[in-house]
Amino acid sequence: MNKAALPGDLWIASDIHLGAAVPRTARAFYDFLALARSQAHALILCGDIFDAWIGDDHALRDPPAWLADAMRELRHTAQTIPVWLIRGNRDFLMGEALARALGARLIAAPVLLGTDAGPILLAHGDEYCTDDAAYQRFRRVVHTPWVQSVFLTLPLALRRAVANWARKRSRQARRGKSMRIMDVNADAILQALRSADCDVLIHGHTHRPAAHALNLDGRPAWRYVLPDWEFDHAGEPRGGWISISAARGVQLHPWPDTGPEA
Ligand code: LP5
Ligand code: MN
Repeated sequence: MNKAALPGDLWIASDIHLGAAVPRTARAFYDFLALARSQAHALILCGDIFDAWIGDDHALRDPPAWLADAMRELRHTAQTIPVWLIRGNRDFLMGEALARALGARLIAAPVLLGTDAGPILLAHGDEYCTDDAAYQRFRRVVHTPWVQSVFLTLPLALRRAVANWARKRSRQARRGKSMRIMDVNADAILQALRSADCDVLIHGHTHRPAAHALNLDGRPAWRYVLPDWEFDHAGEPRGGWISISAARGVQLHPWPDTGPEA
């Protein structure tokens, strides 16, 4: 179990899925980053920051305009407050070269975070979708170190083609899956909390933001799901984050946050 301490008021966001096709989502997220720089002590981006990540070199050598913007905004934020990055199922290839270029810290998940609101287990969440056997098989393959090493030696254009194909296959595969299968497995969540000896889990990935009260072997526990961000295609814009503080504990916030707790 990876462990880390992060005191102060923490803000956590995930599933922004930055890419060329979501300029409004990017704008909303950069406005959020500006607020985080002024109000949070640290920011954790908990996976699927990018819609697909095909290697750090893509960002470090002549990036497209949207990616250059994202790098600039993330670097500006990391120069103001500590920014920690967790890999998702789309951007699991984010590496140390990217983290260094941003001035951010890459954290292996799940991570047991020591916070001012107590110990909190943090993960992207795809690892808990254990009913989705096809996805877990895919995940084992693409998380195999030699597979990743070979992929990263391919020309950028070929990596982009593979990623586009994988995205297409994933969209097709999802159409044949039930919502239940594509959610986290209840037992996997309880087992993760037991293993970490913790009673609060925060994850993203499922795009089903909520605060779930759990029964962990007779004692109360909580599972918080981070909102996904979508301001370009969906009818109702979506976005949000979770704050962690000594004063208010764990709180789920929509974006833009018009509530009194803002
Ligand atoms: O991503 P999303 O939201 O559509 O669905 C996810 C699961 N799918 C994925 C696949 C990603 O979308 C693929 C994009 C990654 C791009 C970057 C890297 C490219 C290759 C790197 C090689 C080292 O995560 C989906 C879940 C869903 O969440 C809900 O949890 O159901 O799982 C699937 O759809 C998986 C399919 O069931 C089977 C696999 C399809 C992809 C096959 C391509 C293989 C390419 C491997 C190259 C070595
Ligand atoms: Mn995800």
